[in-house]
Amino acid sequence: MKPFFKEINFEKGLYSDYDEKIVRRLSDIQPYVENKKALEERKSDRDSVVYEVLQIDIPDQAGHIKNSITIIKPGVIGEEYFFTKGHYHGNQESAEIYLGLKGQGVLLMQKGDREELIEMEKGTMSYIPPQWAHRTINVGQNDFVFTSFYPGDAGYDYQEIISGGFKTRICETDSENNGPAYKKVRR
Ligand code: PAN
Ligand code: ZN
Repeated sequence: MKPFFKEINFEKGLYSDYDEKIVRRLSDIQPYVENKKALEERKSDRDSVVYEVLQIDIPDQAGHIKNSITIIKPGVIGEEYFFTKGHYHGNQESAEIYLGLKGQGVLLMQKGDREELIEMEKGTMSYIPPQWAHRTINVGQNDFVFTSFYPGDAGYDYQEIISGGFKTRICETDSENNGPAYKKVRR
């Protein structure tokens, strides 16, 4: 393949152009939501967009490095902030780098009994080592946008997340509270 470039507009947090957009709606993240009652209450919103992933055609092969942009909308299901499905890499030995572009988010990672939470915003680089499950959450009032760099053959394992899940959920706090915009709720 030929070398190429894309422009990332840091104001908009978007590529100049991309090849594919994946749209994840409330109906798509249903298996990942713990509070089924809250989801039921939003039944009429099934088509509401939770997040989008802008993708560029780079081969899913070892040796290549893939790049994408994720845009998580602001919102909650019950008290849980909008989140990505989250995954382990199918090829467990694949690491990943996230670079914050816009808005306020957190990166939740889990490996066995260990857990890490890293705050993300414009200009923060976060490293996801091999074997750590990862999910991002929008804890702000506007879109939360970041770009990912990962091995072409990393792949995705979502099933482990559906069956085992993340032990922590990131939820909103009282508006009275002047502290952090989120709290951790353990299962
Ligand atoms: C990211 C994610 C993206 C969407 O590019 O794929 O943020 O999250 P889910 O894949 O969990 O729906 C990444 O981690 N790639 O490996
Ligand atoms: Zn990943």
